[in-house]
Amino acid sequence: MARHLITSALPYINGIKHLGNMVGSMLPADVYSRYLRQRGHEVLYICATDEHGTPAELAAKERGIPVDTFCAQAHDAQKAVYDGFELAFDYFGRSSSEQNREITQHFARRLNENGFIEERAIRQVYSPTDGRFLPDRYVEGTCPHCGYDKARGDQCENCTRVLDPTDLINPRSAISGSTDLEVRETKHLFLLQSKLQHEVEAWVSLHEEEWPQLASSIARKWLTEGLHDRAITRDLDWGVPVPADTWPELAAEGKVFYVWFDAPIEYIGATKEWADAAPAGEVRDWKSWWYEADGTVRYTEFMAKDNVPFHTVMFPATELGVREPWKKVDYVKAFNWLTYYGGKFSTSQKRGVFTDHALDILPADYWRYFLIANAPESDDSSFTWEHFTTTVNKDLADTLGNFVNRVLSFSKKRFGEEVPAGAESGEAEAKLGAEIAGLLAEYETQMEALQFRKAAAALRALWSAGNSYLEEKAPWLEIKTDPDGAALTLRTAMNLIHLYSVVSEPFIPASAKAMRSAFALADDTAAWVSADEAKSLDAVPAGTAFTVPPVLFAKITDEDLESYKERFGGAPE
Ligand code: B3M
Ligand code: ZN
Repeated sequence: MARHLITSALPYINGIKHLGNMVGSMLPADVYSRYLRQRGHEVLYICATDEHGTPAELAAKERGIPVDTFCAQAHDAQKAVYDGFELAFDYFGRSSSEQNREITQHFARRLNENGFIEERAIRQVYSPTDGRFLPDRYVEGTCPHCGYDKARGDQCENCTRVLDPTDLINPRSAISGSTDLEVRETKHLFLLQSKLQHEVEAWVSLHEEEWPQLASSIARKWLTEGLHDRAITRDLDWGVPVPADTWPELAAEGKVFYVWFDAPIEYIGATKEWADAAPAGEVRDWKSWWYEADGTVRYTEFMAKDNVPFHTVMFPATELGVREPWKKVDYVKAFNWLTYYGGKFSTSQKRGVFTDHALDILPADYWRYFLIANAPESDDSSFTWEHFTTTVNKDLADTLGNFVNRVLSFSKKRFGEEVPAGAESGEAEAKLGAEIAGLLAEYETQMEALQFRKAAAALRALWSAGNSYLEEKAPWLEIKTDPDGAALTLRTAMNLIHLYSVVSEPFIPASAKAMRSAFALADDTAAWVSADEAKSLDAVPAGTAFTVPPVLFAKITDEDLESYKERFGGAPE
C-alpha cells in the first residue's frame, strides 16, 4: 500500500466559490482521496484558504473590519460549505498561519543563501491619498491603444494589450479614484527563476509524459517562453513578512511576500498545521510527507488550468532552489473550465451557481455526481439546468435510487424484513457476476488513471446492470410461479445494493452510507470489494435484517427546473 499525498488548489479567501471552482479542484481531489482510502492506502488530503494579497485587504476595508478578522470569518464560511459538500479533507488550513509564515521565511532564506534571490530597485506607482503603493491592476486609466477608459495598469480588458501602469493616460487609483499619483523607487526581492530554467526543464521532462496533456502542454509553453526573474515581495500590510534577520531594511519598510510565493508553500504549512492540531496521544509526522519523501510518497495535485504554470514550473523552481529534499509533485491533474450555458461563471457578476446556493436547493450528492460525471477533463464542459435535471432524474433517481427502493420494498412486502434465502444462484447470476466483475475492474482502472468521467460512466454501467438483471428476472412475476426463484433474485439484487454502496462512496458518500446502513451487517464500513469478490454477490447473506431507507433521490420536476432557471439565470445574454 502506498502513501498518497493529495492537495487541491487553495481557494482564495474572498467569496464563496462557484460550481466551476469546485469541480476543477476540491471535489475530484476528494473523490480520488476517498477511493484510495477505501482501497486501503494511507492518504493525506490537504487544502487551505489562500488568504494573503490585495483583494483580501480591500474586501476587509470595504466591510470596515481588520483583514485578519475578515479572513477568519471568510475561512469559516468557506469551510462550512465544504463540510456541506462532504469534502473529507484531512486538514483544511489557512495560509495566514504561523506554520506557513515559518516555512515561507525558511524557503526565502535558503533561496537567498543559494544565490537565487536578489534585491532590485523598481519604480512603482504610489498613491499619497491611499498611503500605499498600488499594484498594477489597481491603477486605472485610458488605454493608449484603443482609448478604453477603464483599462487596468496590467492589461486593457477591451483590446487585451498588456500594459504598464505608466502607459495609461489620466491614471487614477482604482481604490480611491485619486489622480494624485506619483512614481517612486522601491526595493523588492526578485526570485532568479532564469537561473533555474535548466533544472526545472530537466525535472519537467521526467514527468510530462505521465501528466495529462493539458498540464504538460502548459508547462512546456512556459518553459519555451523562458522563466523570468520575478518580484516575490509587495508593499502590503497583509502577508508573510520578509524576515528581518536576512533583509533588515526591507523588513523595516514592512514588505511582505507576494501571495503566489507563499500560497503553494502553504501545502506544506497546512500539513504542519494538521500535525500541530493532533489530538493528545496521536503522533502526526508532517515531515514524513514532505521531506525526503521521494519514493515513499506519491503526490497528486488537483487544479484548474490557470493554476498549472504555478504548480508545474514556478513552485518546482522554488523547491529546487531551496536545495533541500522537499517533495515535488508527481502527478498534476488539471481541468478545463466548467461554463454556465457556454458562458463564464462569474463571481463578480454573480452569474451561475455558487456552492452555498447549490446546497440550499439540493443535497451535496446530486451536485457531486453531476459535476464529476461531467468534469471538464479533456475540454470545457457546460452546466445547464436542463442537463443537470436529466442527469439527476435518469442516473440517480431512476437507475440507482429506484432500484434500491423497489428491491427493498418489494422484498419486505413479500418476504419480510430479512434478506430471503430462496434458490441457489443460477446461470443468470453467474452472468451478472461476470458482468459486474468486468465493470468494476473498468471502474478501478479509470479511477486509478484519474479519468473521472470514464469512472462515472463505469459506475453508471454498474447501476444499469442491476436494472437489466431485475427486468430480465422480473421477480414480481416470478413470485407467482417460483417464489424461491424470486427470493434468489431479490437476494442477488440486495447484494448489488450493498456493492453499490461501497463503490459509489467516492461520488455520493451520504447516499452510499444510507444504502449500506439498510443492512444490519457487523461490518458496515465501505471497505473495498475486489472484482473477484464482487462476482459471487454474497456479501449480504440470507437472514440479514434490513430496512427500507427513505427515497434516496427525489426527482427534479419541471416546476423545480423553471424555478432554478429563474433564480440563477438561464442562457447568457
Ligand atoms: N488561490 C487560485 C486562485 O485564486 C489560487 C490557488 C493557489 S494554489 C497554491 O485563482
Ligand atoms: Zn485598449
